[in-house]
Amino acid sequence: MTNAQITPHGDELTDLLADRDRAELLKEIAGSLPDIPLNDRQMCDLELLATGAFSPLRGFMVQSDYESVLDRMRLQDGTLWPLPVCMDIPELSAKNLEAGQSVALRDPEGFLLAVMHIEDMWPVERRKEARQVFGTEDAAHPGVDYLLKQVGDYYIGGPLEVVHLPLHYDYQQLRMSPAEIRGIYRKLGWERVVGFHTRTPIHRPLFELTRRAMREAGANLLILPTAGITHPGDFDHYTRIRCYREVVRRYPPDTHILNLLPLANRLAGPREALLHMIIGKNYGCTHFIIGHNHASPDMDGAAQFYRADEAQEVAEAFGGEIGVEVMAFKEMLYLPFEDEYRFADQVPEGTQTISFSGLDIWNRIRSGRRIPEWATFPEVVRTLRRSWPPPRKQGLTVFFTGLSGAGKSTLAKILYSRFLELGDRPVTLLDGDIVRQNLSRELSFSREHRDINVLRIGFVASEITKNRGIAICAPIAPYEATRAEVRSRIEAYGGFVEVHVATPLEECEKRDRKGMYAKARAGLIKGFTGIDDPYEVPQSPELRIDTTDLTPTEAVKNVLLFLGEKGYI
Ligand code: PPS
Repeated sequence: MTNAQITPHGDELTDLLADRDRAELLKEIAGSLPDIPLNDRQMCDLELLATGAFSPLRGFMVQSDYESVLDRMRLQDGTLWPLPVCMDIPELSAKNLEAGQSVALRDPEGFLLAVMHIEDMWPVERRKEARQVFGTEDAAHPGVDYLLKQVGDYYIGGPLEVVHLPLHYDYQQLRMSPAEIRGIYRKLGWERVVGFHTRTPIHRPLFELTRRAMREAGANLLILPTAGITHPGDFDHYTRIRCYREVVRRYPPDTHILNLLPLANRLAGPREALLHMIIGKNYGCTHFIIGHNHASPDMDGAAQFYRADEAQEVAEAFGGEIGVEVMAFKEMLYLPFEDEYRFADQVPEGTQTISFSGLDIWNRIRSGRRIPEWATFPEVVRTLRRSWPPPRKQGLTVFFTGLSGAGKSTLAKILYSRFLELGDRPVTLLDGDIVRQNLSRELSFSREHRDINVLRIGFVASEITKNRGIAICAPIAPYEATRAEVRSRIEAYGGFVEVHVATPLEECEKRDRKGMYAKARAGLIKGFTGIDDPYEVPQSPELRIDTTDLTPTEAVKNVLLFLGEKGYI
């Protein structure tokens, strides 16, 4: 098979970018159209649609294609297509829209990206979609979680006319379209190209695997790392790209291209593997690597949503129809005695082997533990450690939560002064009262306003953590879902330690330093936490401290001991 023969999926490479005159006209028209601001996922989909990486799609799916994709992994016209590519909107926007109308799709800053002509609109059936796409309704699967909690209530489908690709200021030279990449193959005379999609850094086993794939296929390599949305908690794309740039020096010269893929990964295992192959085909790949556990969520422990070879089986079943040769490799294991890697099915029985998954390396980096050279390259470890230094140098948020009067502020203040005494990182105290005076003065204690307040605290703490400082927060933060949201935003940048100050209501009420419980009991304050407003007890905080029989200094000592154990101080 040669590159000249590799036709795009559906035979034609789509290009949805309007020409200059049409774009000018669309800009004028867009001024009088309803606006839809796109989220990150939608911007990724729009970009892949626009550049033809999602050929033959010409816009967000209409209902008949969507249902056909869910039921039989094909568009209505029979073309193989594994995953929905849909435009979701909230119910409120849906009320003001109808089929036949056009809408202006804008980036979060209001910049016009495309005009979409709506052909139909239908309610999202989340559970059905979850079952058919992900094979599960379990929200522990990040793709299902997103579908159940974040996708809007309606889908709108219809063709797109793209005025501008989403703006990127980073790595512009590494963001080529399928047509541009095909042009490079032509120029370099590449006829056989093996595609490799990844959302993790390339450690030793992946490097060995790609090198063997190149040799077996007699092909050059196209590395397509996701620079869109990956798995929650993955290394950010800046860190990964710094790592890729180090690793690619180890391939023979002029045998690879590194190109960023603005894909929002769904982690849909076998179905997603087919999508990667189709994208690869559109980028002109003749071969495509489908690894062990391809496109599966990283699950610590036993839970797995797909069998390790499930994606490979499905890829092999459809590879012929897609027209890409599947390179389905077994897991690579390290043989310490021989000091080499081998595929799991080529290891003689009784031979000692070791393996480190990407997740193992991620855990070691975050906890500051040593990584052996057989697992990854020293330059990769150095690069990862620059982004994720050991816990002692990482940013950190200590988040106290609990009832009014539980002792949060006192503990937070003592901890604040301990950190100031240590003096190794800048430290900020975001006590409930300070925040209410400075950041959230206009907010009440309604559910909605408490959420805004706690998310604001979370945002400030995440910025501090990102910049390697220490944030100490001490709001009541009564709702579990909001605390979980704050945790996930902060853990993307550093440590998060939730301390439930679990002093019981009776004790808080007995203390009643501000006299507010008395007022709440007398009905003078409405919606007081613990009296006539709920406090959802944290299910798995890092620490739970009841201050009834502890002095504040003793309570803080427990926090410091915990932080010491985890290497943060
Ligand atoms: S929240 O729920 O996280 O937004 O609350 P927070 O910003 O931490 O503010 C809690 C302090 O505000 C005082 N206060 C109330 N608390 C609970 N419910 C109601 N309705 C209320 N009205 C005022 C209260 O004194 C809290 O102070 P702390 O420092 O927690 O004792």
